[in-house]
Amino acid sequence: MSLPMISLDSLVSGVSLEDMLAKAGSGGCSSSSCGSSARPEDMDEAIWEKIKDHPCYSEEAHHYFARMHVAVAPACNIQCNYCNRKYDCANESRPGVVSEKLTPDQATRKVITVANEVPQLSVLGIAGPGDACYDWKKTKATFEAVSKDIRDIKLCISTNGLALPDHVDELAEMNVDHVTITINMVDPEIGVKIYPWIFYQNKRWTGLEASKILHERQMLGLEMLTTRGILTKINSVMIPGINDEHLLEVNKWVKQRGAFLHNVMPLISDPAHGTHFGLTGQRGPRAMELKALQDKLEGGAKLMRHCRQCRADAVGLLGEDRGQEFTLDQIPEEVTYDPKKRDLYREVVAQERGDHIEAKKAAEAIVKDSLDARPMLVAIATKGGGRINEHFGHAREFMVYEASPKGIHFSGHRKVEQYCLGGWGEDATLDGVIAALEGVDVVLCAKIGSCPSDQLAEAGIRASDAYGYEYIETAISALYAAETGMELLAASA
Ligand code: CLF
Ligand code: SF4
Repeated sequence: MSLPMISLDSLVSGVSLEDMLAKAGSGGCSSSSCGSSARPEDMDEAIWEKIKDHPCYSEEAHHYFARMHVAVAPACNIQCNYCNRKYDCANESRPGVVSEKLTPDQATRKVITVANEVPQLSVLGIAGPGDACYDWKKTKATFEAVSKDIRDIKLCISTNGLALPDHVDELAEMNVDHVTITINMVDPEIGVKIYPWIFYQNKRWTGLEASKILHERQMLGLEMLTTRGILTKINSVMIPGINDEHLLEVNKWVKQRGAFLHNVMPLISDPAHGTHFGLTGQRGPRAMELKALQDKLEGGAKLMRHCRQCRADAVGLLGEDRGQEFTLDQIPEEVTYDPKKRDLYREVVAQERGDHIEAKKAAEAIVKDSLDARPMLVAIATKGGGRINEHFGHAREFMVYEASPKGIHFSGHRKVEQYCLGGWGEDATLDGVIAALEGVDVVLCAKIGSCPSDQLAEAGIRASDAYGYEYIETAISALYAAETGMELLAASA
């Protein structure tokens, strides 16, 4: 069936499915690039198949696809100095947050309910609280039950790595293609400052011995996954003064052992969370410190820069959290999976994605022509779909891109408090937004009022809604061309 242009917004915001199907069946494709692949030219087809719908493993996919987490495996076998057991696992999830814990049966009903409602859903992850490999029986039971009903859902786990080698073969048998290991050190002397103890082979280990065991098990697990063709992402928590410089070494080690991605996450340390680091005043890195380290790591293992440190019961696109719509009390006792909405969404995305790739190529060509231009940081307000489609005052985060003669690269995101609530903006909130946009040259959004625009300008940040609803890269290239005196080039592109 060929599809006319149907907006992604309509698919996810309540237009009836019947209307969309009728529209989809009624005409030819208006897209110039319908059917073209979004696969990067230098990527192997088999790897592309694994990552193209995974919002964490592909930055491009995260504009279109959503993950959900179920907190089914709360037991943990190590202690990290940035974790308080009252909360979720800070290795993958936002610290200080408590998730709704579920049994495998409850989790299965929840996943089916979400799949029926959220067409972007492509991945089910188990990411704390606790360790998915240590609390293995519940992890396995959940994955087996869900994949029986939703055959095309991708399964993903996050682990501290200590129990990982014991379960790699079962992960491979269950078609788990994506595993995250949190590796904060490859030097056990540094590990001593991060891990007070581990529990291994029915015994509690402390000090250097504990760190050595953890390190060896993490490396072994990574090598075993690589041998079996399972894509491994490494999460590292950046702890200033403890492992920040050392993460260059970690990056080298994991690259040599076949890691697919390296995700450096900032330590979030707050005394209110009651963690060792929080209580002893260990600070986390500032946004620009994180960026500087990530820039130093370029050229090593490929970096993930779009992580949102989501909740262990997160639902939705990265950066949005619809978890509160799907709490256990809202999940029916009996549920049946209906694939219609997800299938249709995928068809529409395939079409939109082809267009987006073509637009990106044109945009890259424009900025690469600007040989002597300085880099520019551009913050984007978006609701997804790769477009500038969020009002400034409604944004809860901005996606920051760097444009330079090297191209347009996603650099990271900045979380902010929503500035405009009920039609009014608070000055104090705006101050926080401006502080979060440190280093940014320009903000692009779908709409902005003169008051916030003027205050941003006073802080040296320009803002514009002139590119509203454009593809992100198209807008950035036009802006960059204009700013670097290349209007003629932009016009002829
Ligand atoms: Fe979840 Fe993690 Fe799988 Fe993604 S999250 S288990 S790999 S499906 Fe993604 Fe969230 Fe960052 Fe994790 S944005 S915290 S990296
Ligand atoms: Fe906490 Fe996760 Fe570390 Fe376990 S692995 S101590 S749950 S942060």
